[in-house]
Amino acid sequence: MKMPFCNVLFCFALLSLLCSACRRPPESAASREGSFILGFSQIGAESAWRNYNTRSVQEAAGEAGIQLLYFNAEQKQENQIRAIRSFIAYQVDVIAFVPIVSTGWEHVLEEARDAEIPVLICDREISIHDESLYAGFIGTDSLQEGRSAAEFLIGRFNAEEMDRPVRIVELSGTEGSSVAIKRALGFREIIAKHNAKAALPEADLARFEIIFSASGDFLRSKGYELASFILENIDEFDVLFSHNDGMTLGAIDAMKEREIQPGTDIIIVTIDAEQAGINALRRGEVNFVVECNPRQGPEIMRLARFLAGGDRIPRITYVHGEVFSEDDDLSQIPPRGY
Ligand code: GYE
Repeated sequence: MKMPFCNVLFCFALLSLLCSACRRPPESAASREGSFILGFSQIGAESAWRNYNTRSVQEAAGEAGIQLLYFNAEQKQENQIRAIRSFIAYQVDVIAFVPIVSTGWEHVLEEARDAEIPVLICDREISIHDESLYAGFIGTDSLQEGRSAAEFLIGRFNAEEMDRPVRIVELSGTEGSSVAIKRALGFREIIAKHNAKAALPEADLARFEIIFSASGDFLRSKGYELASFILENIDEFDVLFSHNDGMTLGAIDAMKEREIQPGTDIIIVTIDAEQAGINALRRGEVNFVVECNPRQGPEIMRLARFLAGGDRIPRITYVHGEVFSEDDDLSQIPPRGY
């Protein structure tokens, strides 16, 4: 349930008041073993993936004995920046945040550096000139997620079936987010390499063409709206490549309303591997699912503890995922938890 904006403002006012009124005594230095305070800014609750990611962080902090100052930014970068400033005012030991978009973080990260508070970037990456402004990144390899999606399609279609290029429609994630940018990039990289091979005279390979792409903001509702528009306005396409299961589920709803059989009439490739996505794969409504692992809490706490103790961390820590294909033994996939 969305918190009314006035309540969000009240939370900010309260948080700022608390931060200014009760600054942490500077002498309570963090220790490698003991407790410390981690300020964590989460982007919101836009998908089942995000909600599990939040639970993973909160549970891991509790299990690690780390005091978590958690703030939900309700999908607004300005709320994240305000939360980070509150963390600085409160003099937390470490700041971690999921940057909703990849740009616009320089100033607040300079303020964190001036306050000598290390910053850990989680789940989504940032694009910044001075990379020393943050200690490291932990998340999944979005570029590879896009590549895996394209590699499946290349194997799924062959020249015998197609007397024309395979026509692809893409539902992308939040505009300007590193995961949407990189998933699209990885997907296009593999498609382009394959098409170059398919263009050779002796080649007997299907070619691929992305005929439409738009952002559904990782939201099921927008996935439904976009798919409805596409199905009403684009005569014929063969593949839906969707950047997350939430948008995919919305698109499947739109297809079923028009008696279009997802997974058969339109091949569907999706990313996240939430339970509903795996269930759709088992029903044959989706053909390929790329896992994007939301269980990042324990790693975030491990890295934050190094930072709290004044230690360095790797610039990049990937949380690995796998892929699930229609041809796999789908009964072996354990419950997803999200
Ligand atoms: O794919 C989507 C969520 O940043 C990797 O954001 C995350 C993405 C994920 O809303 O479901």
